[in-house]
Amino acid sequence: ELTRDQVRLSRRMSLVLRHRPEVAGLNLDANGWVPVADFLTALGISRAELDRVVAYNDKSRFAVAVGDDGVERIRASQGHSRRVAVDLDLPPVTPPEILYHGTPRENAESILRSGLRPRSRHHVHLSADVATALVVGRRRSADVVVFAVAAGVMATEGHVFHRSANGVWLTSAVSPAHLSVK
Ligand code: HQG
Repeated sequence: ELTRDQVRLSRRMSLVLRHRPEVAGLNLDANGWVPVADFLTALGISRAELDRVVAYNDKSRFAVAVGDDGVERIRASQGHSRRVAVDLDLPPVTPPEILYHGTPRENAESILRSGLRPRSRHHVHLSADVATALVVGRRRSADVVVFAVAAGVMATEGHVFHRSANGVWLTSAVSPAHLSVK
């Protein structure tokens, strides 16, 4: 488990790698990657501190990989802001028949009217199971509604789904016709 300081570092890493790389003076490449060496310098942290957060992050939010050029890079596996032009370049994946989305109850009426929208992010985020959807919704409210998303039907109608490296399902939008309250 991460200490409080490590959780704080994890949040700062999310901010820089998903939303505001410029606050650390960094640029993400087209696929969201930053050289690990540059990242350590920009955040003023050690390699050991980085490794600890990457390894023990509760949701595996960060991925480290060595490129064809031998340079080691880090990126956030999902959740980028639309204002950051990142293409995760994930392959399309056939989703399970049903996926789930947890949200504060106060959003339910609007969602049933206009569907799920990505809002400030690149994608709508969906969960593979109800328990995970509840956790996502509870970030914002104790009173959570879980929607079942007819992902299998959507896929047959041509909607594209991706799965992030840490298991979050991503799609562009979900219309009301494909939503039901769980
Ligand atoms: C809601 C976390 C009204 C939507 C999680 C959500 C996830 C609408 C909020 C990831 C709406 C957007 C993303 C509509 C969507 N009317 N409300 N038409 N359409 N909404 O944070 O899915 O911890 O962008 O229900 O685990 O909550 O950051 O999306 O409540 O994977 O790694 O608008 O963030 O991951 O909020 O969470 P978000 P989300 P991390």
